[in-house]
Amino acid sequence: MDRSPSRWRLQVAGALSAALALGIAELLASVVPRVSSVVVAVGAGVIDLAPPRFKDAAISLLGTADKPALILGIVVLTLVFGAGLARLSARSASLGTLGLIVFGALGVAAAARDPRGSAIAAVAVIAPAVAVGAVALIRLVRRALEADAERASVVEGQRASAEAEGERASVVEGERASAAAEGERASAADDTARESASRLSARTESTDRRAFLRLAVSVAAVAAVSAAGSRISFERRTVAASRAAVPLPSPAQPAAPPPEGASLDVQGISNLVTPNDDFYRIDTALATPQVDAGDWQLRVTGMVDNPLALTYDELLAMPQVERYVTIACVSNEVGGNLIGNALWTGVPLRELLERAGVQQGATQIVGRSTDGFGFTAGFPTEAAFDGREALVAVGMNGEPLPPAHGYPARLVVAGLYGYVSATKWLREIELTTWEGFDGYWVPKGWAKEAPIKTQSRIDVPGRRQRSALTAGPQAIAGVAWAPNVGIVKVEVRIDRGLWAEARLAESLAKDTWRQWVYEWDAPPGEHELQVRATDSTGYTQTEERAAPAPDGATGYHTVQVSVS
Ligand SMILES: Nc1nc2c(c(=O)[nH]1)N[C@H]1C(S)=C(S)[C@@H](COP(=O)(O)O)O[C@H]1N2
Ligand SMILES: [Mo]
Repeated sequence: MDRSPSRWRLQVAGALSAALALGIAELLASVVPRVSSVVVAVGAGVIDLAPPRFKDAAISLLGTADKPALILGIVVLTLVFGAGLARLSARSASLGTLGLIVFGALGVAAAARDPRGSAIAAVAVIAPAVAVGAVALIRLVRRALEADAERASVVEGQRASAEAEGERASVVEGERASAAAEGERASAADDTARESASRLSARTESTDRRAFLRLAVSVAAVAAVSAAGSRISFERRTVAASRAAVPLPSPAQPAAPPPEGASLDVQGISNLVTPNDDFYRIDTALATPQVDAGDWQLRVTGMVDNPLALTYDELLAMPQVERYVTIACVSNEVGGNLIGNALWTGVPLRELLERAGVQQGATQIVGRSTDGFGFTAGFPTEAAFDGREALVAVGMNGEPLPPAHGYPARLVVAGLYGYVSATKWLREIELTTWEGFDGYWVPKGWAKEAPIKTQSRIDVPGRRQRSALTAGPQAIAGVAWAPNVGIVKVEVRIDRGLWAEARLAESLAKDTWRQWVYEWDAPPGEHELQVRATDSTGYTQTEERAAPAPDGATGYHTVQVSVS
């Protein structure tokens, strides 16, 4: 017998019910305070609970591009789960409902892990969604079965149904015939009944199918409208308004504009100062945390004499400085682009800590984030006092911090990889001991102490040009960085020949990257270009290749070019 229609309808019924529940949950989550997107919460839970051996996969989830994939994966899994539930539900409606409740409970558990969230709010959002989903599931499954039963009877045995219909027809018509008469009329009735029954079947079948279809389409429509509505409603909950309303941080010591010679006139080289929109973004937050500066506070806690709690206005009232600092991600591969240079406006960390009075033995500064799921980063207390740039930043390139980069405030510490220092959506700075706490990525296998390694990168010729260079003069150019120390030399070698010094652009600051260029007279053929940098301590970057884990990639950036 042809069972595929049954599976097909049941699965659609289940997937649509799950979609409806999800859509309603998202819509409610977008209006109920203290819950954010359930899908995002589940995704965050998945990342957090990923076993250590999947840590590389989890790390790669930090890449911005993987997040939509994770979200999509969760939605698809939900639909698949729903499809499975429908088959359960076909056997027993209460089993199907139970499955939905279990699924809802998972959602509540995930949402309740958000430290800004509330479990009660999560239940208030998910319980009605589960209830609506259950009603849809039961109805859709019933319709699917009805549509299917009729179809099966038509396909399978017209004769059997004809007899059944024949009897039913006679009852319906109220005929009271004797057993003998029935016997005589049997064969004649057989023909007429078969005909009328198949007509009846055909009509019922198409009616039931249409009923299923109608219900399915309405459920799909409500699910889609809820999902779309939730997007719009989440958008309106963004901090765009809050951010637009805050004053531009006005520095007491405005930075001088970069000196003329700090930017080389080479097509395709990295901008000396990275525009905010092009600045790399790395964090565990699946959706950009929306933190309203109006009800935000920065607390300084732990081993301090005077714990502080500053509002945004109080923080802005402190003397602001402007500093160019290049920040980098430990996950940046040799030649990679998880690095950027910005003009940061903020309060020196030192000023805040002096107000709070750091106690003896407080050897670690821990930044805690307001974003859900508890990102933390810890670095040696020394870094706030040893003269490097270390800021609680509120501005980036002359604007309030963009939400993706930590609005309303974040830490920026020159010379340390972001995962141990650059806490975005900062809410607390805790002084503790070095042994007393490990930041978010440390137990996941990343180094506890993580200074940025001296590195250099070839930007020109760019990826697209490399396979088709023309012989003759050709600029090889890029950036080199050794934040907190400064670059003093960059060298280039072609085809593993002798190292030749590149021309350095003027230094912007010791905490920023530095542009360089090497004029090459390119001969035809295949060639290999390499670069290495030396910092002001006299250290030249190592040729030895190391992967980003556990404390940053090493090796020379090497590119192959084809010249004709
Ligand atoms: N709250 C929070 N802050 C965070 C992170 C995070 O996941 N959550 N990631 C850190 C990492 S790994 C890096 S490299 C920098 C990146 O800063 P950016 O996104 O502004 O470039 O932010 C750091 N601050
Ligand atoms: Mo990072």
